[in-house]
Amino acid sequence: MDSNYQDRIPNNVGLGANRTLQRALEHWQPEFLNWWHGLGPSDFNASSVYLRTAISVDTKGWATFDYVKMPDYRWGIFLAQEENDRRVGFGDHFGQPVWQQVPGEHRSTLRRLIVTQGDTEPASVEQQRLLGHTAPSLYDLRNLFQVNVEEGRHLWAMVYLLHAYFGRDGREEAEELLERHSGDADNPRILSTFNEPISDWLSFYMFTYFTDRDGKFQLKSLAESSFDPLSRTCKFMLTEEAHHMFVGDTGIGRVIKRTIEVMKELGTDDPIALRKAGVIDLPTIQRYLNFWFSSSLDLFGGDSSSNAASYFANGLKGRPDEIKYEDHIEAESSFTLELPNGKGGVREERIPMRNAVNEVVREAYVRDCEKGLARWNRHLEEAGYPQRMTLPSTRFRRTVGSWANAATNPEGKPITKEEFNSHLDDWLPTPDDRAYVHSVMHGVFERGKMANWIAPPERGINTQPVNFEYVKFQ
Ligand code: BYC
Repeated sequence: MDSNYQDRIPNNVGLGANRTLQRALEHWQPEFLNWWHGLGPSDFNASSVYLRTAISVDTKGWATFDYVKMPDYRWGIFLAQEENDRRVGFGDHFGQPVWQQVPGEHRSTLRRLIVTQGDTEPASVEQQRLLGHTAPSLYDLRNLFQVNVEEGRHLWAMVYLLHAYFGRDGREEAEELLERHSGDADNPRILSTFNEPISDWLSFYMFTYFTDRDGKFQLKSLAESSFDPLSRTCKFMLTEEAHHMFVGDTGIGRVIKRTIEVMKELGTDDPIALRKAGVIDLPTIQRYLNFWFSSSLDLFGGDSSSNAASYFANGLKGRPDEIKYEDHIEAESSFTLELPNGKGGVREERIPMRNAVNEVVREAYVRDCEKGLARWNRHLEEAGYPQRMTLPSTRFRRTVGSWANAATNPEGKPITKEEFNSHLDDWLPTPDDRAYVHSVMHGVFERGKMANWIAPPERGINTQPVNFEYVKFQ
């Protein structure tokens, strides 16, 4: 079915032919806009932003670029093309036709998965609400708003599924997605990372690199789902997600590049000298990285999870790129976990592979994260510096799973609680680090100009030059 960009809610799901659903969504839309005005980007809603808008799922021309005021953004509902005769790709129902409706026995589990996914989308917009004021350039300001409006569209994607397939419960859940708020003491967002403040741009780049990448892996796992509308929704969301990770990847790279420039100019890597010169020293960048990477690892859930095993057995949520695995049933196979032995060491335990799905996906995520580090480290290598950015161990500073609250160093070696506490300032951002990073955050809103602490990007957006007027203020 073709999408109709002129509809009030642009879509390729035949909304015009389903009056009940259309009315439900049209009822939810003003509530969404209320939320956007109250908790979305502050103060820039009258500005014209050079934004990408999804208009169809055609790979050759799925989006347009134009100046848009954010509240006028057309948050549409798009599902990837239906695959002919798609079959369940894993678990106990392997090879059976996929489901176009929600099976009664999986209704509450699927709803919970969709709500958990949906909850992260507005949460991230709330977390980034104030960043516009301190954007290091118009280019970055535009990228922030691009990420924000698309996370808004991803919320729409989940709300569509709730309204279309879960009746009254779904409508209630859709309302609650606008009622929980990031960091709210009484009614917080569901997952831990989405309640962490993102009040400076280094955190924003870390979040878009590490946390949006968790999004990529979770969406890929849901894209394998036997519930076909969920699978097709997530497939299309992944198209937009790539740019969000690009913003993080290039953002961290540009911060490191600028620091190296000043290290060369001053002939020193001394953090105090670099801070005096207004750039962010490498140890501080590493501490931010340690924080956001370890927080994002928790988003994959426990390393041994009966929830994950039943999602896999029932075909609700699989592994990213399931086709690459040899065994799609995994009924007999096992996985060896390394766990704390309670005596300061490590022990191994074999668990059924199905229970280890979270860990398998987390491992694939870690390998994907390493690619960015290799790129950033190339800047250091080319400049002739021996320092390297590193990923801490997956055991470090965990709050979910077997290593939760186990004291280890960043290499993953178990240590005492006292030793861990005595090194906190070396391993995680200190109040002083945060205060310094905040102190260099000032909005730079002149065309082509960059804040002192970040290098310019290599190229602009959609073949526009870097000094393009990406945001026009009113
Ligand atoms: N914080 O069996 P367990 C994105 C809960 S990011 C708090 O170990 P399970 C985005 C868990 O809910 C992607 N609670 O794990 C990025 C469970 O609760 P109940 C978001 C947590 O269930 C940037 C209990 O602990 N998508 O899209 O196998 C910007 C035991 O759980 C946490 C999804 O998450 C945590 N970190 O897996 C914008 C996909 N971790 O049942 C967007 C949907 C676990 O005991 N969600 N818990 O009450 C899921 O697939 C799964 O729910 C999880 C957990 C992967 C989150």
